[in-house]
Amino acid sequence: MRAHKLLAVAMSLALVTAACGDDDDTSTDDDSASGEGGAGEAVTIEGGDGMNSILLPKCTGIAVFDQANEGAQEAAEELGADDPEFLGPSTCEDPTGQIDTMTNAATQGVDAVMISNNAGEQIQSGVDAATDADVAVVSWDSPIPSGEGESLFVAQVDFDETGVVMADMALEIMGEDGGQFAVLSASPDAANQNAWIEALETALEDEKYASLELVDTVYGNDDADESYNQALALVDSHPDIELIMAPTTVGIAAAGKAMTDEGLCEQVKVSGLGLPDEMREYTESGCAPQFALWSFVDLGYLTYYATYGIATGQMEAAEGQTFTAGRMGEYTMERDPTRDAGLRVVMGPFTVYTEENIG
Ligand code: RAM
Repeated sequence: MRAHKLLAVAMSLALVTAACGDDDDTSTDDDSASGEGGAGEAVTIEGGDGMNSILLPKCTGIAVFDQANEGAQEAAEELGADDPEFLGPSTCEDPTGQIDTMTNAATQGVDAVMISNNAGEQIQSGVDAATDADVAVVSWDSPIPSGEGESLFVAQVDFDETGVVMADMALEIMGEDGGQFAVLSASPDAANQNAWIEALETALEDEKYASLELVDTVYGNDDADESYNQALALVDSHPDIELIMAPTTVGIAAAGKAMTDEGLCEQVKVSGLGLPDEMREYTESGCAPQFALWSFVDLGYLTYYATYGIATGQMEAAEGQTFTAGRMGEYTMERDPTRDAGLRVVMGPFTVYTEENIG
């Protein structure tokens, strides 16, 4: 519902802008970057400037990152700017590729790097090198844990809520009598998954979930084969688990396939964060009765708009800064309550998929 409202706002703003022509009252370079410590006035991000940027996914070959790239390209086109260079390591297993790309951006005339961080705190040296060279660093999907050097985190959803959403899905799938379940995650240095698992553990402390026992967390490195093997290994090492919770689109699809191939779906269900196209078969079969996600196309689109606004000096990265990002409407930067420091905008919403809406 919120998305619809935002869309309506975006459309009416677009009409107003079109009716007013160019000399409306939106901010320019001069009046938005007030430099007075607080946020500048509300800004409608507009095109006209160039931006040499890199969209840095955790690794290439993952459908949702391609979708984010599509969204970023859509935004670039609307703004008349260059497409971002989609540049990621070929595997999610090794964080050094991301660190190198970030570090090298400092010497390559790049204006902005948009990163989904797969290197945990190890990314910091690269971020520091980039920001020292005036490269704007904006994270999306997976933040810089310290918040240092990062202008803004474009959060897909609230990270604490992600823990509650997973706990609720586990309870609903396993039933009131609960039981054992395990987490199949992405890479051990993925800042987003690590935060979500922590949020899940915190959520589980609530009496409501007392019957749920999280027995293990394993890592499939966002690699389909490795995740498949890890899912099977979980069932071997914990014969009583009733659910594999995978907060990764790669992991959840691999777990669905592994349980299906081995005829285990009656004993072990699968849930987590998944891409509907990759999960349909397992949801329709009852193997993965429910899972959640958000739009990665929108996440890429919003990330590009926000980054463009910051890198071209149209707005500040400051608490309270409000901006309009094309078709997605208005957002306000706030302190990220799920980290010790850092700013975020929250996109949302979560969609929970079941057999009712998977079609
Ligand atoms: C995988 C990636 C990504 C995460 C999704 C849910 O595609 O790990 O970072 O947001 O899963």
